[in-house]
Amino acid sequence: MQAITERLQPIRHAIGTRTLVMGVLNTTPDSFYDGGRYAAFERALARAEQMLAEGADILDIGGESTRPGAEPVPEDEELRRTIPVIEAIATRYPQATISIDTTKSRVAELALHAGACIVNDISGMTFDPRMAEVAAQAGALVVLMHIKGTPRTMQQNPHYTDVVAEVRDTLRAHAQRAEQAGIPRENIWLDPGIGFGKTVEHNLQLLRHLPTLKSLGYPILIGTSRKSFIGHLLGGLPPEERLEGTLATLALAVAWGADIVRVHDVQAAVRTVRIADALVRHSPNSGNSFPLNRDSTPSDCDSSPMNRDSTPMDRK
Ligand code: HH2
Repeated sequence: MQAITERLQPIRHAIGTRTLVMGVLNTTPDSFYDGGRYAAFERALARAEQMLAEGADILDIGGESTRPGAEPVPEDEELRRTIPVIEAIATRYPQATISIDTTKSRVAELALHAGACIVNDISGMTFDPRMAEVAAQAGALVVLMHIKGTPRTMQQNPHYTDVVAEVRDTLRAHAQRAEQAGIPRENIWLDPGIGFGKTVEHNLQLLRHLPTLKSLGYPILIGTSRKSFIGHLLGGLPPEERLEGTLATLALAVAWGADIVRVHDVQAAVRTVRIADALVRHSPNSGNSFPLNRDSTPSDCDSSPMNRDSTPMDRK
């Protein structure tokens, strides 16, 4: 197996040139959308193969649900759910970029050994004090997410004075701690944690103000896929009926600066972000980085290509 640094090269080079798609693969019995579907080893592998064929850049393997109210899973059980699947995917698909979705340093350590090269930690490496050291020593890339509280308690009346400023400051602090622990800047991605200790309005504010988070200078990952705020905005639709709402958030997240999207529906997401990329990254009038490097609110977007009238040709 190649060293982690070499395996990360294609992913790191792609950042900024197009939106990367991270496919979710939960080997749990109880995840809010795919729980129980891929808990069996062969089904997990088949799903991995399908997501790769559909164009996933990264596979994010998780063995612990972090849905609101979820109880922690014992380490042994999380290892049992994730490590054999990661080993098998890494062996069968050596080009696949594998991420481990965990807050436990031991799970991350064994996953990195088994073939993962990204640690996706919803706690921003705050739940387990050894996590930063493990990631730094392995040369892993880390996704540092914002959460208020823990999955068990986070949706009990979350409150912020200024949600965007608070999330930005916390993410900045997470990144600084990671760098102090020896994780190089280019191996750090940040994530506002949609749905993690946030009301519907908090989630909308964070998405609208992605340019403010982007101004921290790190790639931004967004995870809106089939989450409850989408169901809420559509009159109470269940997770199975939240695909179109998810795709709407992806297109706008790309326009507002997202670099990576974490999704359950890889094919639909790839098609959506390709079009969004064509519009916002390659427009002859916007340059490659127009919407990507700004620290502005959507109301500043009046002159952006998104808000201009289309020409008759465009209306075909
Ligand atoms: N969301 C979930 C899990 N991990 N990681 C990041 N970085 N960002 C996210 O938004 C995010 C995440 C929740 O989704 P899912 O894995 O489908 O559900 P569950 O936690 O129930 O397994």
